Amino acid sequence: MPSPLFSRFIVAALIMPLAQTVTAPAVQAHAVIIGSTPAVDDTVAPGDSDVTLHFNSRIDHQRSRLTLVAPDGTISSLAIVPDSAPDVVAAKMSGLGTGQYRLRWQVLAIDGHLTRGDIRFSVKTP
Ligand SMILES: [Cu+2]
Repeated sequence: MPSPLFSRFIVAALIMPLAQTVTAPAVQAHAVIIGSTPAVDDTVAPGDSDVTLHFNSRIDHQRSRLTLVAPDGTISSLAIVPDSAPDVVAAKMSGLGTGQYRLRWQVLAIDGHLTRGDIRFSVKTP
């Protein structure tokens, strides 16, 4: 039988996502994206392109993830530049062909909370 402390932890873990949703506007420490390159629905040229995500709070680069979903559904992991600014997640995309892409980010803020999101963009020959 789990200890009372353990049970309380489980309850807290179950309630937390709901509480986060409800109180989100009041909480400043979660990492909220405040700007990105590419921006949502941007168009970039084929080839190599930089990714820069700017957050409202410091994030843990080592525990953050950035993945790229290609037009054919192939998912690749992008290496996050380790020495960028504390509130920036940066990476490089290479060999982009034309089509619709999706950048999936997941970051760990210094308050210990994970946030994630999707940035859709397309690659077109100018
Ligand atoms: Cu938080």
